[in-house]
Amino acid sequence: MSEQKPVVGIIMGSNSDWPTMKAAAAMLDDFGVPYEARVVSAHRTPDLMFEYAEQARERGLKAIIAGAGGAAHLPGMVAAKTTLPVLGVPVQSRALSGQDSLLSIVQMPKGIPVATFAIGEAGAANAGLFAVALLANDDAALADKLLAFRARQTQAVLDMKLD
Ligand code: RP5
Repeated sequence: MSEQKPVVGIIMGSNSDWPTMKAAAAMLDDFGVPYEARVVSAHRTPDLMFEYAEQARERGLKAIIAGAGGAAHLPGMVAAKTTLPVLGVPVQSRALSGQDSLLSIVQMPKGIPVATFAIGEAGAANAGLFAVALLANDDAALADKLLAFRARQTQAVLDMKLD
C-alpha cells in the first residue's frame, strides 16, 4: 500500500476474502494507484459499513471495490450509501463455489447499480483494472499506462508457443 492518499477503497467481508481481493490490490500497485484495503462486514459490522460508505467521497475515494462471499450484501449496501462507483467482486464461497456471491451481487434492483465482476481472482483483478480505467478518464499518464499494459498483454499472446 502506498503512502499517498488513497483514491480507491478495497473492502471485503472477511480476512478470508483477502487471498482473492489481493488480485485487485496487486493491479492497483502495478499502475501506481494509491488505495486502502480493509475488512468491513455487512453482517458483522453494519455500522462500520455505513460509516465507511458515507465518508468515502469526502475522504477522497473515487471508487470502491467491494468483495464478499455467500449472501454477499456488502457491495449493494455500500452502493446504497454512496454515489461513488461500487465495483463488486463475488468471492468463491465454500458451499456454492461463488454462484451465491455472484447472484447476490449482480441482481441489484433498478436504481442502485453495482458493477459486478467474475467470481474469484479474475474478477478481483478486473475490478482493479476497471478502477484504473475510471481514473484514467482524468489522468493522461494513467491512460498511457493502461495502453502499455494492453500492448504487453497482446504481445505476450502473440509470443505464445505450443509444444
Ligand atoms: C462473508 O462470509 C465474507 O465475505 C466471506 O466471503 C464469507 C466467509 O467469512 P468467514 O467465515 O471466512 O469470516 O461475509
